[in-house]
Formats: sequence, C-alpha cells, structure tokens
Amino acid sequence: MLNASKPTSGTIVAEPEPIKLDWSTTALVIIDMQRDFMEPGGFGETLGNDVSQLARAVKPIAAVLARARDTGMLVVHTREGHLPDLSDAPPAKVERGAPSLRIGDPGPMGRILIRGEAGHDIIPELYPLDSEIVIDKPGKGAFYATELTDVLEKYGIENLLVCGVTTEVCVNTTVREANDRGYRCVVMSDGCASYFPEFHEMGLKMIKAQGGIFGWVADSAAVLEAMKTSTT
Ligand code: TIU
Repeated sequence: MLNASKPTSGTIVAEPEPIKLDWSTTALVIIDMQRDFMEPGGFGETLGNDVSQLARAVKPIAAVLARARDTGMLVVHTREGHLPDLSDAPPAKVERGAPSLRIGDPGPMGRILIRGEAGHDIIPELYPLDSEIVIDKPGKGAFYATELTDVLEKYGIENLLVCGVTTEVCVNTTVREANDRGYRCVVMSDGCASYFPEFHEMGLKMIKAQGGIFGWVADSAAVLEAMKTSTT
C-alpha cells in the first residue's frame, strides 16, 4: 500500500529524457544482489572476476530501497540460481568455459549458485523484508521460467525501476525482456555494476541510445529526488 502522506508520482530526470512515474504502478526490481556475485568464493569469482568491482552499487541501491519501502512501492528481488539436482541448469551453462568451480560444486559459501546455499542468498545490506517478493530465476533474464509476469500483472505494475548486477548480463537481459513485454524501464546507473567497468558504461549507453531503445537511465540521486517531490 502506498503511504498516504508520501508523493504518489514523480518525475525522474533521466536520459534520454525525463520520465514521470506513478509509484503505485512502479516496482523497484533489484537484480541478483547475491553473495555468489558480490563476495569472494562465489560464482562470480569462479569465473575469474574481481568481485570488488560490484561493491559500489550497494549504497545507491540501499538508499533507493529505503525510500521505496517508505513510499510503499512494490519491491522485487531476484536471485539467479539452480535447483540442487541441477534439473533447471542447462548443460550448456554448467559445462561452459573453465571456471575454478562449476555450478553445483562445493565452495566456501556452499554449492556454487544453488538455491538454499549461503552463497545464493542476498547480501545482508539489501536483505528482503518478509513482505517483499523474491523471484528465483534459472537464467539471466528475470522473466524466463519465472512467475514475474504474473506478479507484475497482479499488482498492476507498468514501470520498473531496475538496479543490481551485473549491468551487461542480468540487468540488460531483464530490461530487454521487460521492454518487449511493454514495461517502461528506468535503470539506475550507480545502482548497477559490472566486473568490467567498460561493459557497465556501454551497457547503460545501449539502453538509453536511439531515444531510449530499451528504456531510461538515471542515477540514484535523480531517483531519490523524484521520490520525494510530488508532481501530482
Ligand atoms: N557473470 C556475470 O557478469 N553475471 C552473471 O552471471 N549473472 C548476473 O549478471 N546476475
């Protein structure tokens, strides 16, 4: 329920142009802020990545999450991962490349990228409230093989405020899926991060280019400003 004393809509100063959103039809979607991507010993590091590159997204997300909770916006967290028997993990994904540990192998935070393991869980700073929605997804996109479409329809959601990791992989895939399904996506630039800073930059450019071919891009300061200023 939206908080009656808070603004019901706001205009985000975004690129390629400002966008006015009604908070009752907007969901904050936080993509895969899991220990497996953010911490040493998880899936991200097994792929050879420097996980410290992702830490910068935590504070901006925490600030917007706090404001979204205060405003009463729908909050959706996603987690990438697989069933313990790997029945939802395509061999083409599990066998890919030469990681130090493969999906399902035992690691310091439990089995790599497996639901229910410590590494699969969301980092403490952004931990979901019991009232918030958690979508477990086997793929990079949050719509593929999940209940996300049903959830968004149930709550009458038309706009997604998207953040999380990584910019060019799960964030971009989800935004592309959402755009084709008719959702307006505003991607929070400093609330996303990549193991590759240049991919982060280009991933955001790809979204907002061509008049916003996939959506809009704004930083957390612009989002926070819009959420405190009523334009109704
Ligand atoms: N490897 C990488 O950059 N990302 C992923 O595997 N998943 C997500 O982005 N969540």
